[in-house]
Amino acid sequence: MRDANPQTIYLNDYTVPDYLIHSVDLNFTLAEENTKVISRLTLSRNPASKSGDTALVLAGENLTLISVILNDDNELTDQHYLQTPDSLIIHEVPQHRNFVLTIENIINPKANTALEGLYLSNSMLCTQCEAEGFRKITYFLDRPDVMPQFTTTLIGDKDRYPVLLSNGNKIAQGELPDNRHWVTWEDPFNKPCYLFALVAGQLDCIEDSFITQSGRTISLQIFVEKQDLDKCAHAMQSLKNAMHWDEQVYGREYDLDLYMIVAVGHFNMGAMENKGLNVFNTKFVLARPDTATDSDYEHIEGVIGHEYFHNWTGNRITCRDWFQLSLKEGFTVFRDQEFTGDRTSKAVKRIEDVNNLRTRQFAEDAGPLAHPIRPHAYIEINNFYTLTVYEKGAEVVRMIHTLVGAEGFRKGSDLYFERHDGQAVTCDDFVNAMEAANAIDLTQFRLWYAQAGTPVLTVQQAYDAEAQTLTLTITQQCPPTPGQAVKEPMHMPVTVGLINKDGSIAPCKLQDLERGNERDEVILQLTQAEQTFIFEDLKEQPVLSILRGFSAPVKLIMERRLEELAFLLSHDSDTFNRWEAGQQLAGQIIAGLIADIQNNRPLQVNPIIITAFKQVIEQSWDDLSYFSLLLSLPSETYLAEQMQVVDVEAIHTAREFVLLALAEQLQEQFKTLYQDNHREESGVFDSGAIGRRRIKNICLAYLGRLEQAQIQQWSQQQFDAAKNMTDQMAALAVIVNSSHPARQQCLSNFYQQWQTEALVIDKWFALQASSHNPDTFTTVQALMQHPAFDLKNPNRVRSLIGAFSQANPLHFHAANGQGYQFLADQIIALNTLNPQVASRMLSALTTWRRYDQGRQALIKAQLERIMTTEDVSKDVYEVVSKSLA
Ligand code: 7MF
Ligand code: ZN
Repeated sequence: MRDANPQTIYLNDYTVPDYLIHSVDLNFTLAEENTKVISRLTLSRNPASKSGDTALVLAGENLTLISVILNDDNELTDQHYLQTPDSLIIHEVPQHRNFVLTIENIINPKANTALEGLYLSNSMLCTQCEAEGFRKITYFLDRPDVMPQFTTTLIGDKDRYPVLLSNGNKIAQGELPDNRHWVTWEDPFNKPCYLFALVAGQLDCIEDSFITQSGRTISLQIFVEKQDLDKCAHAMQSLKNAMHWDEQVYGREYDLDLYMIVAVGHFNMGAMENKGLNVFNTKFVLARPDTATDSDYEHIEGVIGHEYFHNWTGNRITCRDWFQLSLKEGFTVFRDQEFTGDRTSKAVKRIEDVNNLRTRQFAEDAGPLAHPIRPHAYIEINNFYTLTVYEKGAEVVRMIHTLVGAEGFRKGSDLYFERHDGQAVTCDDFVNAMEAANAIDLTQFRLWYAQAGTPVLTVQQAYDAEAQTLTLTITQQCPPTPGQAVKEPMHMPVTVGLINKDGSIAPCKLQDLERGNERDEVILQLTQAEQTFIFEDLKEQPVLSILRGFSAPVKLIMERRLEELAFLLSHDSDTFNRWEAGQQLAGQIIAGLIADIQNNRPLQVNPIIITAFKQVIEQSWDDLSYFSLLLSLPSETYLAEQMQVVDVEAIHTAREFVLLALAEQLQEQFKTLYQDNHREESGVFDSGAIGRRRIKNICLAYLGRLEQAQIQQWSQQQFDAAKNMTDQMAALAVIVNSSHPARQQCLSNFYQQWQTEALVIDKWFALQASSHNPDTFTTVQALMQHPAFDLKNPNRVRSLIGAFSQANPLHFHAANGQGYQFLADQIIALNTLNPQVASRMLSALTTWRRYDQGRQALIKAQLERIMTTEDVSKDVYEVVSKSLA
């Protein structure tokens, strides 16, 4: 272990910094294995510090220190300071005036496989500093509430590093002897060091511009490797769309004259919002219709939006400390979700986000690593960039939006920007602004920031024919999570609508509300452990549509007959609940089949689902993407999430049984739909074409299960003729997941066709790793030896090891434990190469208590083996130890 007893950091221990840094002048002499960093800091004692200790403690890791000079003339010696593995402690510095500290050190970007700090990607040098990567560049007060002004000079070889970028505006450049040149960048905005970035390399760029609402012209640049120049247009358009949207919806304008995006092939996550110089994983920039799917196009626009929106929610207003991460991430995810919803389809986007939340965040919230969106303790902050902080954090912001309404929310965000521009603040500051701008008391609501776990709502309804009332009794209860045995009830909006038997809307007239106050839907304010709501003037018993739009991130328990769900699937006017009814209908039927499998009973699919799907197909649909979601069954992962003891095999068999029954009994409909919507068109990214591809490809996936020669031919045809990646990939998936005679041939043709496109090869790995074919594990092992596989590239790791362990429950959870052993081997190898990626790969093992005794023992044994690895990183240590606790 790096540190025999890794230290836990607590929110309650927060104190203001003892010193402030006013400005920093950085000077880099770039070289792959030997970059020289000179940092000139202007500091002073923080008058607000209450500490009695006057030493200056700077954070620093993996640095070779050359010299420390105080006030330009006083070179310090090791008498004056102490170097530890993660800090530089200077015993005495001036207390009552500003002082200057000039530190020189050496770093080795080439040896940096953790991809944190300054590192090499292909031949490009780039940085990733969030959360605590800056300390791997130079000694610093590496915390987000220290916000100096940055000036950065980069010096490098003209051929190796023709492009030299950093934050802000380029203010000077020049030539040097030995074929070298230099550039100086100045960022006029104060910022924490986690927003610092530099990029150097042989990059090409596309340029465009955007005129802001106040008439300023912003120049926009996207830098990529030369061969990728033809894949930047969509990212550029997305950036302009995001800039426009933030002006329209939030009144927020961009603040520098230049906005740069760089795409790099080695990146631990999606992207990074460094001021004026975003660094992106190539996956979220590069797209051409023949190389990227419709879903890639959508994600690119979403991530470009996310990073752009951070300029206000993250950069202009940042976090006081890392416990407040959800302040910027929850809010920014909410903003990017709304942006994508406005750009594509609100209904589809909401369903996709809820699917993600319920399959992945709910699992996190129910497991050993459950934490509130504002955690109170951590060992390694990188482990807290979680689905909870991001996705549940966005749901909490969304609930505020629902509670105060769109206008009230805008008033609140305006006040938040007005109060806190230029500051490092807390989640409470955000809620305070929302509260102050609206006549609402959010005291109880704040519990969402402090309590972990997914609340469970139980709904009971009673119709009184004589009184013509419907009484709803809702209870809420939140299960215990590590360190939180008992929870208080929380404040949440529950949106409700009522539907008459003929499908018409029954107006909601809540008792206690003023007379005449009837609406198509109402937002119930849930605040107590048990609450009753009475709806009046109902001549017949209505069908209840509850938690519309998924108005709160909860689990809902309510007895429903299949007929009622089928009714809602045809009649609910709320697009989310309509889809949800279909999911529940399918879910109940699959759950019944799982029980039949476990009890060796014969299997039969309840025809109600066939009829219901048939009715969906017979309606006419404008939004074909939404239509295809109505025809999708809940995923194996979602079904697993709902079982006490997960039975991966039964889930797979039962779900496939329903898919096959639908394919058999609706094959004429699916074939017609396929043929009506199939065009051999290039992948234009317009909603009509996207919808056609989506519905057609879902039909093909159903039909593929029939193993008919005709369908094999259709898939082959589509694969061979495809002019866009959506169609090519969808056809290949059908071929690979069946006994198609040309399976191997198609896979190898695909590889041949795309071997120079890294992002397409990632898809090729992921498709094979997530296949349900019996030979998948052998294939995965063979692919690990493939020349294109590279454990040092996170995208490759995610596409092979990640896809196998997180998107292939059937094979990963093989009863003999081979999947577990395989994953543990890879995690142990990754632990030393890239702790962040190693830690993320652990997620497939942390839910071990959800499986049967045999699998539990096998997974636990692997976790224990990982724990005894020599030099286990803080990242891996924290996740494994909490999982075993
Ligand atoms: C959209 O949040 C949603 C989430 C941190 C890195 C990007 O901007 C970010 C960075 C992680 C996990 C998810 C996302 C990001 C990070 C992300 C990206 C796009 N500040 Br870790
Ligand atoms: Zn973010």
